[in-house]
Amino acid sequence: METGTLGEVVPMPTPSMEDYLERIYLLMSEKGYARVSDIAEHLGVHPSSVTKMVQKLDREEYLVYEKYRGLMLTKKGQKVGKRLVERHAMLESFLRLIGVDEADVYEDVEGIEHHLSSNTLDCMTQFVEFFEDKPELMNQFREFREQERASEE
Ligand SMILES: [Mn+2]
Repeated sequence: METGTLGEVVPMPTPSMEDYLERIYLLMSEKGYARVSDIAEHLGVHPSSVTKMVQKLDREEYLVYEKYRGLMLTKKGQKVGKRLVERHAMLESFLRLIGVDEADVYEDVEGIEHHLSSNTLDCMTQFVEFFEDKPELMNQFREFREQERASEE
């Protein structure tokens, strides 16, 4: 991942549209297709909500949806979907680096990912890149954290 690519300013869809696009992009890359029922199951929503959102994403040219043929991401949809998935992955790396419990990582990313400015995303990306490149510094931070936790007990 190149520094700065996540914070690049391009018009982004609304938070819930982002969740759908992110999930559709993942399903397409894992299985080659994304069915309304699969999307509904993964997002924990009713299939009729998926159909509504998919129609909206179609109107905004993120994908092409035909009722009996399924959906295909457009170039724009693929580009945005990829960035959403990369942003999610970077945020997971960030939370792991600062020591967040594994059990909280996924839900916390889902909670914050739509609400960070592009500058903040760039800063976090740089932070992750810096520390992933310097494991000895990371270990110093881990030791510091463990001491802090031990002294709290
Ligand atoms: Mn996500």
